[in-house]
Amino acid sequence: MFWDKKTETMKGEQLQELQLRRLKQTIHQSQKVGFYRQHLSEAHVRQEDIRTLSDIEKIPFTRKQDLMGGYPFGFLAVPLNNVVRIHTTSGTTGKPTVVGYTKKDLDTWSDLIARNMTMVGVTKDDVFQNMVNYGMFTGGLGFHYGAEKIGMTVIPSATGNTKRQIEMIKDFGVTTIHCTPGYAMHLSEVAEEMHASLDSLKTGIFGAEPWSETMRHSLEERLGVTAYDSYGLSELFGPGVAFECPERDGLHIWHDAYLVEIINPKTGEQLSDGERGELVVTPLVKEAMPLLRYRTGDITMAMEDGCLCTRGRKIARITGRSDDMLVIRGINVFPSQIEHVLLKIPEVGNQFMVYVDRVNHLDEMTVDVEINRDYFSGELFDLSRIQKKVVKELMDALELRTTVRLVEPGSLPRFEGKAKRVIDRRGDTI
Ligand code: DLL
Repeated sequence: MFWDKKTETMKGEQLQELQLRRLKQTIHQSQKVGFYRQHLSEAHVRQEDIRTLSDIEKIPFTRKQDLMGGYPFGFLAVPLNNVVRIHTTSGTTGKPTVVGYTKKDLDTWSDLIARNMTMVGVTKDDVFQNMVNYGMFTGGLGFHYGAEKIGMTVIPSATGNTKRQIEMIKDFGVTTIHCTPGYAMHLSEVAEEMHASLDSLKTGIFGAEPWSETMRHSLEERLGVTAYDSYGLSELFGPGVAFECPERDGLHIWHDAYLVEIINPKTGEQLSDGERGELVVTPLVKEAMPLLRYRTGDITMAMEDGCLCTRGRKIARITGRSDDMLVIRGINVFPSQIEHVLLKIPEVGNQFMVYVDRVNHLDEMTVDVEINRDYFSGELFDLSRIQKKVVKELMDALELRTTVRLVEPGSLPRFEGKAKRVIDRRGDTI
């Protein structure tokens, strides 16, 4: 069950040599980006200073804010006419982060997805229903082309219309599904309501948001699948960065393609195996948009070598984020975005509280907002107009439906130090 056995099981000196060669190429490629020329020169790092893999520590980190500063094409190392596709990430105030791909990048990316899917035992004989967004989100097209590369029969069903999704699974004899774990749970409930049996299903690939072991058991029982965790982020192509193997004890991250560090998010120091910290990745095979020491913001740890499947070292499931980004139904949301929206609406104040719950296994976000004193007449008609306006503005900015509760001026907590505006209660319910 290997797509590229030699590369997937490469270890020791041979792997390090490959990584070092690719790291040097990546640094060379990064010098075609104005940001990186300045970044390295300010840190007094020359290309020839990187002689070993551990020299990477000389290079300063790249943060999401840096990418946002380069909007839209500031991070491209190739001319735009060599870029054959663009994706963007959600979850930024104002402008999104743009990710560009050359033809070669798309080929590399689909190859990585093919590795992952082959690792969990799916083949060209499988029928694959891809139930994620096919737009700017990388999950749709990313998996689509990886699955086609394997030769699977691909159903690009995208999201929505759950009953129809269930009918397609039955009618087309779907064996493998991909969606967020939250949506998978919803799918299982609708299938139960419809008394639909989904006997053809074998494999469930779930990712793009954190999920627990409890959720895995529940999904496996309800859908009759073996469930695998899939991790990735747009800046590193998208999905396919790390994936569980049949052992389902940690995720294999592809070391020929991604140089991994785990750091203490506060001090930036590298941590040892088994110590939880922030995942920092230097992609080694990206052409259009090379990145150096990219801080993913995701919290995990490096696991010891020795997986029974003989592939390389794994990382643990992602347990959270070092910054305040929320992932709600696969969409990234920063509390600062909410603040940004509220500030533009004169009828409400800028105090707010966000509650995130898991209702019927789907993430639900509720935003409590104070009415501006000037508009606070207590009349219901007026309030409902304001409430609808806030819902719409949030929907436009976040691409997410939220519940908005208007509360009296002055009733929300004020903070003297760092504000805690988000109460994430999802952990309590799964
Ligand atoms: O979510 C790419 C993806 C698509 C991964 C489909 C898996 C499946 P972004 O929209 O850029 O990319 O969001 C990336 O989502 O930094 C994590 O915080 C979170 N995330 C992604 N996968 C997992 C996972 C895609 N398996 C951000 N477990 C990342 C926990 C995840 N969090």
